[in-house]
Amino acid sequence: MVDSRNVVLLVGGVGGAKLAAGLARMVPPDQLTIIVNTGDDFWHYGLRICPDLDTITYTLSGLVDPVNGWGIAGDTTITLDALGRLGEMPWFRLGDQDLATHLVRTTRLDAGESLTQITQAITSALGIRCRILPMTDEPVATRVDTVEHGELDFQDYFVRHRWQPTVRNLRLDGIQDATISAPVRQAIENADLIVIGPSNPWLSIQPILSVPGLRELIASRSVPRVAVTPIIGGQAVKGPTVKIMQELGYTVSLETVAGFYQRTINGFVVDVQDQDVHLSDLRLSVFDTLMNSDQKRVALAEHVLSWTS
Ligand code: FO1
Repeated sequence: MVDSRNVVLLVGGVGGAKLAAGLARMVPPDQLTIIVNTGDDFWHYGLRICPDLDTITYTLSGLVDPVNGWGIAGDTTITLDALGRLGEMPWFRLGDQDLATHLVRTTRLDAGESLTQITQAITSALGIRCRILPMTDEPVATRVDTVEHGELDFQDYFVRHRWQPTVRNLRLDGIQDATISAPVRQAIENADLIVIGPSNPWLSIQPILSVPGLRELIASRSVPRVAVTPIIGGQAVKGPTVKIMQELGYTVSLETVAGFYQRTINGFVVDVQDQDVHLSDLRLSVFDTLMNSDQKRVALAEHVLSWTS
């Protein structure tokens, strides 16, 4: 542990989880808050599934499947197989152990607890000591308008159609009624450093920043507010970031990403492969941002912390 500032990290799923894991090794747990996208959340067989919250939770508790980056390592799919026997065609792979998380979450939601309270209960039961917060307690659903199929629910687009349809537009259902929870507000107001993880800006970070008042709250803080690049040498490490940028009519460049985060951030960590980029109005730092090992997650976290101190 080297840092004693209050650090807030904004993330989606797999890519953000790696930086979260690095930061969790460097920042004392009571000073680290991770605010997570919930636009991917959905109902499936009557259960509330929160993929990004679970990906962060499983990663920080050491349970995560290291190959997929989501779900639980070594999980079985007996329930899924039984669904198949009943004539269902389960397209979303929910492991048997993972199902326990969704059962607990759904039961507690039904009993009137907030997603923030439930996430706190699940994460502390799994031994996580830093704070993992949903971006809001109100349900928000990312809808993807596609050329081929019209508007799709997010997981329908992402998993069932393997993010192949052409994206025309993105919409956040319910966002106008979303509110900033007290713990999210408090974390941002008390932050000494705000980091936007290397998650998909359009699919993962946009929902967080679209919670009414949240972007303004972040921008109002006169502390380092830095994004870690989601693009390395013109490519996304994983997932559809570049494809979506093209489909939405953007030039694939760090300038586009920086423009997207305009006024929200004042610093940007770019990869060594992109060291020649020049972005006006932003402090730039160049580092190896490809987190393909535990050491590199910690090294990137350490770099973000030391560069901004
Ligand atoms: N992603 C897939 O590509 N296929 C799946 O079947 C799948 C199941 C799944 C189950 C639980 C969970 O927490 C995540 C899961 N994911 C799956 C990942 C998830 O759909 C995406 O990574 C995120 O929503 C995008 O951040």
